[in-house]
Order: sequence, then C-alpha cells, then structure tokens
Amino acid sequence: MAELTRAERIAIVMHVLPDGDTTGSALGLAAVLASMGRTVSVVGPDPVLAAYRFLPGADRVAAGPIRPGRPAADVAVTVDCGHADRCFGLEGLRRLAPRVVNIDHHRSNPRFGDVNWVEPDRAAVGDMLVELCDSAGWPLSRDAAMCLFVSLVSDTEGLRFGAHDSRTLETAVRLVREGLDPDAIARQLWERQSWPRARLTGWMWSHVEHDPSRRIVWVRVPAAVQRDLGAGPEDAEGLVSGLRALDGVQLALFFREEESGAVKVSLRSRPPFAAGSIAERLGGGGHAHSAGIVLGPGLDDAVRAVLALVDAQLAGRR
Ligand SMILES: [Mn+2]
Repeated sequence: MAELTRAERIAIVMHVLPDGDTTGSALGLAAVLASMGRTVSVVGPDPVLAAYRFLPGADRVAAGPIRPGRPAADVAVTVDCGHADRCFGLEGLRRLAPRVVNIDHHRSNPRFGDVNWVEPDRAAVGDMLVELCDSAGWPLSRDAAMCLFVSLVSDTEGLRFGAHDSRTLETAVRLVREGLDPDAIARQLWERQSWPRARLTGWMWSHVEHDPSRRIVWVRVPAAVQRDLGAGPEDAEGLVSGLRALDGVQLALFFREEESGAVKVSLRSRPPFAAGSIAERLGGGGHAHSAGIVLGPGLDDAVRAVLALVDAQLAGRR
C-alpha cells in the first residue's frame, strides 16, 4: 500500500446505506492514519446509521454528494464498496482525489480503483485492514481496534459465519487484546432495535410467500407499507437472513420498494442456489450466498425477473 504510505491527505469512502463493515473499516482506518499525523476525512453518500453512532469518529463523517471543485485529498480509499456506483461513482471519487485505492472483499468487485486490493475469501474488510496495519507496523489504538472489531463481527454476524478461516478468529482475539469490551459492543449491535424495525419484522413474517417445490421464500414490501410503519431503509437491513433460516428454505428474497420506485432486492442462499450469480445476471453483486440488486420500477416486475432466473438456475441443474 505505497499509495497510502505516501499520501498526506486521505479521504476514506463508505458505501451507500453503510453497514457495520464499511463503517467500522472506514472509521478504524481513519483512526490509524490520523494517529500517524495524516489529514483524514471519512465520507459517504449516506450518514452513519444509528446502530453505529457509538463508534469513535462517527460524529465527524461527512455525508452527502461530492461537490465539484479541486480534490481536497491525495488519495480516496474505498472500503467494502463492491462497485464504484455504491460510493459516488468513479467520477465522484475522482472529484475527491486523483488516485483511488479500492479495498474490498466482494466477489463481483470490478477492480475500479487505480490500486485494487480485493480478496473475496476474506470475512470482512476490517480483517484485511488489521493485516495491513500489522504488516506496515501502523499502531492500532483502542478506538481503531474497536471500529475494526465492529467490521469483523458485523459481516460474520457475530463470528458465526465466514469465520471458518481461523485467521478471522485470530484477528478478533488480536483486536480484543487492545482493550475492547466485546460485551458492550454486542449490546450496541444486537441488543437494541427500533420500533419501526420491529413493526416491519412483524409485517414481514405475516407476508412471506413460499414455494416449497422450489424451496424458496420471498417477501415484497411496498413503499406505502414502510411509510405506514414509519420504517426507513436501515430498518430493513438484514431481515432477509431470518427468512433463509426457515426450515426447508434454500433461497430467500426480500424485495423492498423505495419511494423513488427503485426496488432493492436482497438475496440469501444455500446450495444448490447461488445468490451471487443470480444478482450478477441482473446487474447486482455481492458474495456467493449473500447478494443484492437494484431493479424497478415495479415491485411485481422485479419479483418476476428474479424468479425467472431462479427457475433458470434450477433448470440448469436438472
Ligand atoms: Mn463487507
């Protein structure tokens, strides 16, 4: 990462609707670089979600569109951004800095940066950043370790998934040794829930559509329902994982209509399905069994388009 070593002014970029991985990675890397005297900013299309506002540095994130003008940074570092469109697009990134460093673990990442470090088998970008800091000899403060730990436990859902590689668990131990309180972090991440999210969850369970012959379930959430429940996009984050856990289900699809008419599709699969391939065929992306697509307008059209590909995937295996 010679680019990072040389740069004086660094902009770290989170993806749209920032999850724990992009948020923890960005704030963790920012803390490390700032402690070495660099001028660091953390930016993203959306503000830090309520769930992650306890993280050190979260209050200094600059959210919103990039204004035209001279780049204020030497290097823009995108973390956990599977596609440039998830973080201002390439043009937006170029307005931030002349050089773009892309650090990510999404299989579908098209390597949009000038420098690309993409490792699809890594559990979280925070895992990669700990390796980067340790190999470069950059010290990890307690604050940095806390942010990177949140990245790690978010994408592994509490070290339950994607931590089959012992390296991930070793990283967690290494971070806890910096003096974290994992219990306090767990309470922040998993022992709190907004009322709109609870209402949306209840609505979801009573509107599950099930096709036992294909072993799939899906839910379509109209924009009007979210309005009635007072639920925003972040209230729907991760609800699809609960659907995949249903007995006999190998593929879960969550279709959420936004006010703009766009339909956000979240996919979670188990073999023989491959959520990532379905998403990629429709211009989306992600990981092998956890992926997303943006379609629309038209909730029912989006359902039809995805189910057609599900059938094609099933037919291909017969
Ligand atoms: Mn991630």
